[in-house]
Amino acid sequence: MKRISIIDSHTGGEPTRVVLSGVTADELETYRRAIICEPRGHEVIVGALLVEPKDASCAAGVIFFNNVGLLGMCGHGMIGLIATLKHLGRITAGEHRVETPVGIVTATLHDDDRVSIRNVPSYRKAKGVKAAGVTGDVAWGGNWFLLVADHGLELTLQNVPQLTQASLAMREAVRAAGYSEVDHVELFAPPHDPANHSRNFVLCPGGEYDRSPCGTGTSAKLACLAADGKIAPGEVWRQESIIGSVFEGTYGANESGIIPTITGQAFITAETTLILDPADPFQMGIS
Ligand code: PYC
Repeated sequence: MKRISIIDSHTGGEPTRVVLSGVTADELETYRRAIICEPRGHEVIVGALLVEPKDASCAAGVIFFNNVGLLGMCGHGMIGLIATLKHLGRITAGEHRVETPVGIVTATLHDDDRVSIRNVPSYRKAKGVKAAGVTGDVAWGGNWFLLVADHGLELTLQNVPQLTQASLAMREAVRAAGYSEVDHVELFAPPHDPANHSRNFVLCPGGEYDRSPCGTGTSAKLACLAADGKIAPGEVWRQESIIGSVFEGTYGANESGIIPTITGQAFITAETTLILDPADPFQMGIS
């Protein structure tokens, strides 16, 4: 039997599964679907494999992954990881540097358990790209996004199948238009709660939608707002998700782009051991 020790959390409704032991970075591709997918999990989960950081100034290294592959960064997942390290008694309130495949992220665990992550530099690559009848921006926020406001769709949970189909078509079109790096699509509409600035729907690489406002997506949004002169450094942007959860975003700037800071909170939902039984025909996940 193979045993994999995990802690589950959710950040604004979006689940994170931190892998503490039982799988190395070299083994991740072999066990990725066994950890994320049915029958032990479900396609929405983002995994976070804890690894030794190469940079000694970092408290931890992490590789994020999902049902279809690896993620450069993951904002909700980083907030979940910090909540998990606090739950384990490995960190206390304060600043913690975490190494990701796309750069070092500085996470601040606040006394009230909220977490602020200073993300990797983010920027808009292209403005006004035409894709499947809409016009959007292509931007980097730790992952690649097509950001679209003129979609004409209502951002409600009842509309998720339609939003998913439309976003998949936009993703195919923007890739065909030369932006093959885009794997997330983010649709915007006015917020339902007037305390917020915007509501979003985010299509993730494996075809699932993000229950949270998406940390890397909110970073990409801030990069576009900043490029258009619509938000000043330090000004707060409250991004509401399709389920009504909220991240707060602000930014500072350096020569590589804007440096977004995203704040949210995660809650621990389970700590357990996954068991892979060689006799189980679905031990590696249902595909
Ligand atoms: O919060 O950055 C994020 C994220 C990416 C994919 C799912 N959540």
